Amino acid sequence: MAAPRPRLLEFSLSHFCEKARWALDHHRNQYDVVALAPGLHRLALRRVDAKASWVPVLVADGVTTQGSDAIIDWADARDPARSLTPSDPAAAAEARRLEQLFDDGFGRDLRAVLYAMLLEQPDVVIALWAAGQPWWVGTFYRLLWSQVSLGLRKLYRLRPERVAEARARFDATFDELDALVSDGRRYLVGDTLSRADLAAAALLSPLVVPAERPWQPNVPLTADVVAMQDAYRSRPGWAWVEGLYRGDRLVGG
Ligand SMILES: N[C@@H](CCC(=O)N[C@@H](CS)C(=O)NCC(=O)O)C(=O)O
Repeated sequence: MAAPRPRLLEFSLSHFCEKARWALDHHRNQYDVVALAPGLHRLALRRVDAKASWVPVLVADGVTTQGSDAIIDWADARDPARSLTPSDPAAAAEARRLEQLFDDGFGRDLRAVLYAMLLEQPDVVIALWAAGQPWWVGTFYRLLWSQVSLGLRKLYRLRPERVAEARARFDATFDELDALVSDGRRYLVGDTLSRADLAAAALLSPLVVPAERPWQPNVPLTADVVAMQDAYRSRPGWAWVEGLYRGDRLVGG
């Protein structure tokens, strides 16, 4: 009997999950996506023995791998010829350093900035979270919205002063990306696609919303998110993300 396909437990809208999907697609993995509803996902994670509460989680050959960085390691180990981690040790260290920088400044900090805006508009968040889920999920969020939004504010540390700090770190990270790509390079480290590229582009994708990103929002972006887009649209890093998605976002196995 054929071994079951790997399963990726994820949130469709999550940029960390997009980073993991991109890695799996780059390596031409065949896998099934299990789209979970934020908050309600913890039960499913417990069932696969995940240690932390977050997605993405990959379950393959009976082994659970949690986190986009660990999933890249998993995919690279199975298909070294298309590794997203450079073989040269110094380049590998630089790719991992940049990945960490973008995980923080674009992954964590951009998420804080966007949720601080979106939580003012529960209908938008509920529409995004409930898309593709059973019919009762939207009703569940609507009924429990005050607890749900409080939980999210705690989880992602959305107090105004924290969000202001996150915005400042996001800006500094964007400056670093601009500085790297201003010489017109296609890839951040060396001559091939690496985990640094995936981290920067996937984690900025909630702001840039590249047409080639497989998941697209099912509701229009809110006015404050569009205003934020307008503030960064002319930056070199923005064009670089769009170019990387156009040229390197393989989809499907
Ligand atoms: N370091 C992790 C971060 C993953 C992460 O923060 N995931 C968020 C969604 S974007 C999540 O699952 N949040 C829900 C929770 O933590 O319970 C990675 O690289 O995958």
